[in-house]
Amino acid sequence: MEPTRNRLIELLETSDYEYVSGQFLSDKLHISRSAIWKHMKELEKDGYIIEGVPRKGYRIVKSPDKISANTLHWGLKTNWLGKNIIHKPTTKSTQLIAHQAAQENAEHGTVIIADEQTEGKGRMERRWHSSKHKGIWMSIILRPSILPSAAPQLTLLTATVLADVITEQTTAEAKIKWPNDLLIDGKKTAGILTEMQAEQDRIHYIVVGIGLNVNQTSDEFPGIINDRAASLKSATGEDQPIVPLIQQLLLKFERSYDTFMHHGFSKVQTKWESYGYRIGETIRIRTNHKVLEAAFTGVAEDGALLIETGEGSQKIYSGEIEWF
Ligand code: BT5
Repeated sequence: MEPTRNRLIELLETSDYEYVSGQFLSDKLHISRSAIWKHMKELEKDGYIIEGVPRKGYRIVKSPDKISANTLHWGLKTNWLGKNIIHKPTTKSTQLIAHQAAQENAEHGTVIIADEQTEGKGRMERRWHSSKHKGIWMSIILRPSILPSAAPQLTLLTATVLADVITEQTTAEAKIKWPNDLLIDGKKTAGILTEMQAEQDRIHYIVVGIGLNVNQTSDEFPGIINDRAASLKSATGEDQPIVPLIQQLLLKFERSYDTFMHHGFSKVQTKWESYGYRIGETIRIRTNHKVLEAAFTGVAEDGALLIETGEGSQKIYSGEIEWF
């Protein structure tokens, strides 16, 4: 982000909605008062409402709830995640942009976010509906020094971050359905798509794609998923401001990721199990080969689903299981 504008927002923000004089800003930023005025106009394009009063100065009346690199940076408390934000009003898929950027050496922690995706991707070429301004459609580029086989742990980690954010920011109760679905009241509210470029023993980069339904009303989902999808709004009846939600998500993700890198998977595992959908119950699942009836006991270190059958405990890896 433009460093001067970033600093300008900081100065206005710390004034706590009081007026800040043009002279003060111009002294602090070492630019002319007319340059300050031009920056104010740019901020208004980002959706800020700024009041300028002669002899008093400027103040922010309202900060925007419109996604842009600027609005996301303002108030973002992360150390490394989202230092580089690429925002697209519309795009086919943020995953595509992320892969492109990663191949052009985009830094660890780069975030790609869109207001709308026209070809949002789920797993196995499925569609992800991503209507304009209604959700968080975002991809994060990571360059972790872990083995490719540990990558599924990042999907589980992301799911716990989403569950935490939903639980803390709304009145809804989130559950994680293995491996990558976030449910509220049994309906899918978010999905995660983890993709990577790797060799046998080395990850070049990982792209973690997050789709979170935020402000759709229940009749706004396409017919085919209408009875299976929920948003934070459809679940709670309340509009959710989207920018603070993204900032929370990034902050929590960064913390959880750092803990994971320094101390390993066990915290994620415990947390995941506390949110696990139907954990502790007997479940019937269909894997590629057969139908199994088993007690669902948890998730393993390697991200596998753990079940307990008459023949002992077993790990399920298949990406595709069917729940009954
Ligand atoms: C997922 O796939 O759940 C992963 C979704 C990842 C989306 C993000 S958005 C940012 C980034 N850019 C992308 O292009 N993708 C990522 P999967 O488990 O395969 O689930 C897909 C299925 O979920 C579809 O077949 C539908 O049944 C259902 N679905 C599609 N859109 C939905 C929505 N908005 N809300 C709830 N369910 C949806």
